[in-house]
Amino acid sequence: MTASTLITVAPTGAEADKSAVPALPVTLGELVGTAKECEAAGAAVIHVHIRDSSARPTLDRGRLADTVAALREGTDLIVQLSTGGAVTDSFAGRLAVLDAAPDACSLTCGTVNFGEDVFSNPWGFVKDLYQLTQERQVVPEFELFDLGHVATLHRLLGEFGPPAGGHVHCDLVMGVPGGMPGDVATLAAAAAALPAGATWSATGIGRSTLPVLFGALGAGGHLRVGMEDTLSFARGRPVTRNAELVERAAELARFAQRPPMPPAEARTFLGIPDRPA
Ligand code: KMH
Ligand code: ZN
Repeated sequence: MTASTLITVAPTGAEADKSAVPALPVTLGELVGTAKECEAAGAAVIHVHIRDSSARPTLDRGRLADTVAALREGTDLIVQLSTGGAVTDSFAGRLAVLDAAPDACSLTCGTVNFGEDVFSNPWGFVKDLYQLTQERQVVPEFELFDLGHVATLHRLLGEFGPPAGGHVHCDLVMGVPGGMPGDVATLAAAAAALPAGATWSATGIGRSTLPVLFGALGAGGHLRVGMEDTLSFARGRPVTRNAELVERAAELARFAQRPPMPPAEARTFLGIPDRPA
């Protein structure tokens, strides 16, 4: 079991509406402010979705590049851009995310029902994105919403070899309506099915947040938290700041004798090269 806990914060996502969730960071200033607070609270990675001037999800290349630069300027966090985007984004737009040259990116290993929508990741797109990460040397995090996605991850590695950085790190995204449920039995089954040597984080959407967090800590996994996944801190009590989710995760990780992993250690752990000077 790793002696420390990698904490990723996913502060924004593509789904929540700023008008309904005023605490959601949507401007670059809000995002960088959130990132600094979350780093101080124990996060080492930030999973980034950006919004346009109307707070709607966007994959605008200039904004993505500015976001990467601002997060690097303001923090030591590993900058992981979402290639999942919103369910309405095109495959071409999602591939072009890598033009912003982040440290890392998400890479979802299959299609999944997503509430009333479909989050589309057919094999042709998954393998194109994977090969692009290898070409650009952007370290992928394999997002697994379902057990079938684990099978696709094995296929990807079997056909195209190891990822940039050489290490396989996955994120089990649990409790999405349409994906695998966020309970400890499913978490254990998914973790057991991963490729040998892979490490993993887990996040539970909505009500599955705490069961997944406690299960992951107990099973030697790492944690992703944030307002992309969780908008209620407790029953009837909305999240007011992303940092309070990171603070809670860090506190529980320390309690489990696996304290938060600093960003520099996380870079080595994930196989992410040092930033260009
Ligand atoms: N917004 C979801 C449709 C990712 O970031 O890679 C996809 C998602 C996964 O959030
Ligand atoms: Zn995301």
